[in-house]
Parts: sequence; C-alpha cells; structure tokens
Amino acid sequence: MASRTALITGATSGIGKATAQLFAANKINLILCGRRQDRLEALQNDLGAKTKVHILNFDVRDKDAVFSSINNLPEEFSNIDILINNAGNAHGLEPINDGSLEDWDAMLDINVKGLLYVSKAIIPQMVSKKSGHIINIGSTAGKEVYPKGNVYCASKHAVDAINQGMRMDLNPYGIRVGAVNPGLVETEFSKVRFKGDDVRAETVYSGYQPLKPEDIADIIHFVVTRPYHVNIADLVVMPTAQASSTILNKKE
Ligand code: NDP
Ligand code: 8X3
Repeated sequence: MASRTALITGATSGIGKATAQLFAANKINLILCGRRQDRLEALQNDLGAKTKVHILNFDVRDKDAVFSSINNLPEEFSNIDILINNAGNAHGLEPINDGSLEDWDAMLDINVKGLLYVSKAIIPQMVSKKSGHIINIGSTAGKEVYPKGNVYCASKHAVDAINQGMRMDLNPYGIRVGAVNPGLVETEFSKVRFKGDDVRAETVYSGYQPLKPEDIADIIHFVVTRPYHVNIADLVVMPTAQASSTILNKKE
C-alpha cells in the first residue's frame, strides 16, 4: 500500500505529538500543525528520519491562515488521506456565573470553529477523490457535563454533533468519520486550563494512574489501520480509575 499522508492539528504537545510519533514510526507521512514553531521544527528534525514531515504554523482561529496554509501545501503533501482534528484545550474551570468571556471565546473559537475551518479546508479534496478518513478528538466532556465544565463541555458536545453530522454528510463519498473521546489524559491540558499553575495542574493527575498521550495515539493508530470497510464511529476511553467525569477512584 502506498504511504498515506496525515494532517494532525495540535501536534506540538500531548495527544497530537504522541500520534505524530507513532504515525512516523509506521511510515505515515505527516503534516504537523501548531503555533509553537520551535516545537514544530524539533518534531520535523526528530521524525524526519522516519517519514516525510511538513510543518504548518497557524492558529486554528485564523481562518485566512488555515486556508492559505492548507491550500498552498507542497505537491508531495497536497493529497491528505487522514485528518486528525485534535487541536484544542480547556480554558478555565469556573462556575458559569464567574466564567470569563475570553475563556469562553477561546474554547468555542478553537475547539469548535477552528476544527470546522481545518475540516472545510480539507474536505473538498476528500470529496472529489471519494476517499479519506477524519478523526475528531472529542472528550468524555462531550458525552456528559460536569460542574464548572459548562463551556468546555459545550464545545466538546459540539464536536460530538459535528462528528455525527460529518459522518452523515460525507457518507455518500465513502469518507470515514469517527471520534475518539478520552477521559483524563496527562498532557499540558491542565497547565493550559489553569493558566500555568503547575501545582494545580499536577493535582488533576495525582492519586491514580491517568491515561498517557501514547495510550490515545495507540487507539488513533488502531482506528486508521482498520480495513476500509471498518469505521470506528465513536469511541470513549477512560483511565481504569475513572468511571465518569465526576467519579474518580483517587487514593491520597
Ligand atoms: P495539550 O495542551 O497537550 O495539547 C493541545 C494542542 O493543541 C497543542 O499542540 C497546541 O499547540 C494545540 N492548540 C491549542 N490551541 C491552538 C490554537 N489556537 N491553534 C492551533 N493549535 C492550538 O492537550 P491535549 O493533548 O490533552 O489535547 C488535545 C485534544 O485532546 C484537545 O482537543 C483536548 O480537548 C482533547 N482532550 C484532552 C483530554 C485530556 O485529559 N488531556 C481528554 C479529552 C480530550 P500550540 O500551543 O503549539 O498551538
Ligand atoms: C478533557 C477531560 O474531564 O478534563 O476533555 O474534561 S476533562
């Protein structure tokens, strides 16, 4: 089988980075996206020995940058087989009455509208060639709501709805669409949510064994290596210590 090309958003950290590493080890060509140029270049240097790597620096909120970056890919990266819509974060954890407008804008603009912009830039080529595979990274926060999760949960419920809608609308073209919805994964996610408060971020993952980004990468790789007739439509994965967004068996 000829090498496939995957575009991964949010490849500079956590789940996206681990997925890039595993895909590279399996000879999937990579288009890696993020805003931190130093990390993109480091990944290109590291993974470039294993597979072809192209890097794109854009903020998914900037629709002009999204479209111009993706529409001007070099020829050898212009045919995208796999899209991993992963870029996203929580910003803040406050009751709705104390939430910040800036945080709300960031979550809805990045997690929902950013995902849509990147998808809109790539779907037409998948439709015209009648093939492609899109994986949307949702969350358990897209399946249930937890106290103070309000707008982050809303953004991930939107991803859940978009995932279902994409699968319906792209079905006539033979394009596979599915979501991977993780529970607690130890990444930079909580550092971002708590705006650099590392102690508070570490507390989220203490007293039990959280998922590692590599666990999710493994699942994403499983999803993209199924035979064509198999589409993993919607997958939820939690650490064994977690039973729901609000039930966690912590030993402290
Ligand atoms: P990280 O904070 O480690 O990674 C987030 C990635 O998203 C980074 O590569 C970051 O890159 C990128 N990103 C964030 N904002 C933007 C933006 N405006 N434009 C472009 N890229 C952006 O977190 P995770 O790896 O945990 O998160 C990845 C996905 O997994 C997210 O969608 C998150 O909601 C989801 N998720 C995470 C869970 C967890 O417990 N960790 C559980 C369930 C879902 P850069 O800063 O370089 O732009
Ligand atoms: C990340 C998991 O529980 O922090 O989506 O919302 S949680």
